[in-house]
Amino acid sequence: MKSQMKIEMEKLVHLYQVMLTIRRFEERVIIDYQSGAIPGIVHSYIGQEAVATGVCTNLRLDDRIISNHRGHGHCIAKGADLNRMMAEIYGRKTGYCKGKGGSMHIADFGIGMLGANGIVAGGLPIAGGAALAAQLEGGDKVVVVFFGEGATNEGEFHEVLNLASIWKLPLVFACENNLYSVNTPVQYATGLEHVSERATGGYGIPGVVVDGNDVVAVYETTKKALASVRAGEGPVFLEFITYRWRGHYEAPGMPDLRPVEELESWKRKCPVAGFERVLLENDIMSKQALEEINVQVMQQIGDAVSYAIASPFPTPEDALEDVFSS
Ligand SMILES: Cc1ncc(C[n+]2csc(CCOP(=O)(O)OP(=O)(O)O)c2C)c(N)n1
Repeated sequence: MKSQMKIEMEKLVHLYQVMLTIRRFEERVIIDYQSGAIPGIVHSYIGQEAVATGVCTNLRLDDRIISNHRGHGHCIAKGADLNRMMAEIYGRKTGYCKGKGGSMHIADFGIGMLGANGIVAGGLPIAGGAALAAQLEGGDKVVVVFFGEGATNEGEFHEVLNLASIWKLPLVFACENNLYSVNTPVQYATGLEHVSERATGGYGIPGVVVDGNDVVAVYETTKKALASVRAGEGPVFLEFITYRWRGHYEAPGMPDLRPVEELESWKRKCPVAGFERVLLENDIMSKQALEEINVQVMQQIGDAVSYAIASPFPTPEDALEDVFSS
């Protein structure tokens, strides 16, 4: 609890607000997906909210993030507009990618969100490039790349870690180890207890294993890591241990082979409910204040859905636009 008290009140409220926005946003997306209103595929971030929230709350607007296929939470935590996000997920013209990208292709350069990515580990080389650009520009801007533990088995992961290490790039590797890559357990796919050992042992990059369900631990660990990255000491690897509550993605017939008892035990460690308890037990926020935030968040998400539904779909001709840069 001591650590929580070090964070100012305003920030604690912000952490709660962001986590709850991600949770409610994702709940609504699942409902609308199941009713057939949302096309394509969506990968739910429910269960992992503390990671995006705790990391991004430490970032400035000019810092950059790169996300993966499970990216809604990262976008929200970096400050993306819920209306444009929802419209993109609904495949509408007013969405971030004019309705042509969908859930896995949301980007907003204005807030330093350089894009989500459907290719496992595909965001890592982009992050390496963005970090090199930041280094060449001077200043203390940083780049954070989010990826799952499954991405650490891809070749480009290793190439980027090596270059980031030798060039001391201002890059934070934010690995969300949710213990499974689709239905493959991490202990089957990886010959190490912690994937962060690949960074420490293989590339001389400092690595930390963090409880990814504790938003305060995520926030504080990231804060410390960013201080050294901003000071030019090179990249840091943060391995957040967490769990997704939904199957790999929302689609009829997608099997979830994880043990039910395991899922239930992680639900008891819910990052949102756990933080609510901390706020209440330490008289940081009242039940009523928490409820007011909930009402506010639900209103914003309802508005985002109305905005999406009222927006037109792109036309077939729109597919020919934005193909080449001018
Ligand atoms: C290069 C590549 N290989 C395989 C896939 C299919 N695929 C999509 S997500 C995924 C699992 C990724 O697991 P992880 O990186 O741990 O992220 P998580 O889904 O657990 O968040 C796979 C195999 C892909 N999209 N890209």
